[in-house]
Amino acid sequence: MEKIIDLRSDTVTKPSPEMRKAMYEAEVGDDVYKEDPTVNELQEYVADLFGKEAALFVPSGVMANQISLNVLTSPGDEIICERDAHIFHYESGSPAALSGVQLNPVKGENGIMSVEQIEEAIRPKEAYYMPRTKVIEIENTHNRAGGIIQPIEKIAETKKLANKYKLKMHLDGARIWNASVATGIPIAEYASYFDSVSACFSKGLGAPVGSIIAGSNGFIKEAFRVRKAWGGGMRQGGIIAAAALFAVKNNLERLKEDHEKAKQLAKALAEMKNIEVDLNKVQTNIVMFGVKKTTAQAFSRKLASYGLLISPVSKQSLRAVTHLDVNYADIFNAIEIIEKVQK
Ligand code: TLP
Repeated sequence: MEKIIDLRSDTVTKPSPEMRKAMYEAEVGDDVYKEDPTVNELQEYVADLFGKEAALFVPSGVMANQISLNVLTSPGDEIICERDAHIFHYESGSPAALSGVQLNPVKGENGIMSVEQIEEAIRPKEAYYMPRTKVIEIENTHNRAGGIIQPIEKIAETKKLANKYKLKMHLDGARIWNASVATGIPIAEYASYFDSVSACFSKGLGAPVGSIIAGSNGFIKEAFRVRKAWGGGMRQGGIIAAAALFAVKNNLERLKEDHEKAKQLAKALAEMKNIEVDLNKVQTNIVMFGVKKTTAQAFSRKLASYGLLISPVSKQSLRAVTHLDVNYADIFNAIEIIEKVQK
């Protein structure tokens, strides 16, 4: 059978033989007793890389975000986020269900909120009948905006605003790796503006499972408690932490290649008559494109019949994500299939 080219997400990657070897050889212990040496090593490695005091290994990106928001808020509080944020669309209503907080989504431009917009969304302190604004959440790179990188100057200005109003800052950095590799700005510099940072090993870095939260010692101590309360305490987690450690040590720099593949795909799409793509928005490993003659659903189904998987994200648009399990030949084949289907 011909190879299926899967561009639905960078989450679909499978562990390489070298990664599996690292998992096989991992030293393990009971992490609920904090005795798993591989989990401990991963947490220390990432805390250092992110310039934070401590870090906590968790099963998923959703849990990383939700534990962070829980620790930073109290019931009745409000979190300002962008209208297309992952925490708003794709986390099953957890802020309300798990932490008793509500989101105040602000429609930014290409996923980027202006400081003026954020300031306008902050509730007046004296308004006891309103929710209390507690956190500003920023997603970098921004998934639904198409892998857009948040400009560091904007983040710095937002941090000043947060200080002025005594608000906390949370970074959904599921793909912060991509932002850092694309801009050359160290992850620690991005992280320095935030009280809590989440990041995923199971996306472009290619680990099978796992995410991380980084922050101060006090923050991580609380996060450890909430992780246990929510059933996320893992025992011999070293088996998967070994994959995460391998991923962050070996697969970070190569994300550049995924960005190049995304650009190559986007450039070819831009030449096609019935496809719309904005090349300025292709900054990392995600390509959002529109279809003119049909619906995204129908287009996606047709592509699948040729062995190319790309997910629809709205009525007229689709998202293609490059990753380490697709090579340049796959991208070339994907372009040929799209060319044929769009006619
Ligand atoms: N994103 C997934 C889907 O949920 C859309 C994907 O395929 O891109 N933050 C951001 C910015 C994300 O993109 C994701 C996953 C998460 C958090 C959640 O990570 P997981 O799926 O590990 O819980």
